[in-house]
Amino acid sequence: MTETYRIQEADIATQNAKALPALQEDYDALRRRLSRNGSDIETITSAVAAFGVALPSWGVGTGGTRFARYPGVGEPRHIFDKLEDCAVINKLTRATPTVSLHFPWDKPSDIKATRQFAEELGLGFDAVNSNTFQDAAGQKLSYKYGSLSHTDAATRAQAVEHNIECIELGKALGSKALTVWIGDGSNFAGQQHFTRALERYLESAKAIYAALPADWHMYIEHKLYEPAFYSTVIADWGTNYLAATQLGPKARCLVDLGHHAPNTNIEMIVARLIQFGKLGGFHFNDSKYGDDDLDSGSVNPFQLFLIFNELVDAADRGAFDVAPAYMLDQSHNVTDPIESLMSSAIELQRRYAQAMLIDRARLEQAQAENDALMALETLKAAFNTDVAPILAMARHRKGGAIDPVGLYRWSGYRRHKQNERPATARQSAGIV
Ligand SMILES: [Mn+2]
Repeated sequence: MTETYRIQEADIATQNAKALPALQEDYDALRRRLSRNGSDIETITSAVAAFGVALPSWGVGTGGTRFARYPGVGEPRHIFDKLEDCAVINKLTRATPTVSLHFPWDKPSDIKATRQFAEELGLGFDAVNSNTFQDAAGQKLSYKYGSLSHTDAATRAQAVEHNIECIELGKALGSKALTVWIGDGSNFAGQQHFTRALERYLESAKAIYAALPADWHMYIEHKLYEPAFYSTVIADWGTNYLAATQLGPKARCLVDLGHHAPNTNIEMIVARLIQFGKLGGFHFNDSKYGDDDLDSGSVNPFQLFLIFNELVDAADRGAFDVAPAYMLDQSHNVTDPIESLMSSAIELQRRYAQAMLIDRARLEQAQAENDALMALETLKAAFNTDVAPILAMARHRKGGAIDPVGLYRWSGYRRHKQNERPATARQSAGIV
């Protein structure tokens, strides 16, 4: 492989040295402030440092819409470039130690070399994603009218086979989960028999489930609409829960924040899935209107905080038999994807840290006394606390950058990649 530009540890150390005195001052001030309320800053900093969210391989290329895609410069051309970009995000934030791959988009020609390259970069692999919402090159049967729930048995079998192949690829990479999202549904009333379509889905999903290794999970991802615009087979968390329950304990529900109707109370869905042991994990993003795949916390940071409130509360109660998987699923159309993914990972840490600051005894008392105003005040007190020094200190202590976006821009990484990665006609950056 030819020489490629890398941000060096020494670069991080040099830049951090300049920023550390001010950070230390802010951190000490926050320590004193939190201790007055009985919170130990070190406990929170350690928990933030241990937090990790998986990067979507399809998120490091510039995204787009069904109208157009405006490519950025120095975009990743293949799996190795994608991993190289993911490694930068993790090197600077120390918050993204794993990558979630999407097949066949990321299907490596040499799987051993891919795993080895990731290990050299300090990256592991989270859930692998199957793709039966579009036709792959050379595919025999089309998914135009569905995949796992298709009326034709041979098409269903082909979709099952692809998912099993994804499990095999995931095993070779050291992954422990398969995420299944299908685009199956209908565009016209009467087009699809609701019950039969779900029966066919369940039959196919059972065949995939049977191929899961003992220590694997299958995450089922629901979505309200799109690409199907009248009905979707796995449209909501209720259908998802029913399917996961039918399949067995290894099947869990995956909550993609953008896959709900506007104004849906997602934090309550999270609570319900936790209560019944079926929360598999998250695809974090934000949305204004639909499945916008905007940067996490960029539209509704309070919602993200409320979700982390449920997660921290459940962890405190020992409600998880398996920790939920945290993954980002975003499309970056007008920003440098590396910058968006870094700031999104940090945004998750921010809401996580704030959720740990909630005075739970006071909240419970307010709930018991039906003191609605004080209950909200208790949440807001945590939400309004600026925890930026905690996040920066956690990064610094792990060898990451105090100011990741600042350091990234200073490094000129993208300009280097512009030279190293000549533009190709069509890149596999995801529009999903
Ligand atoms: Mn998703």
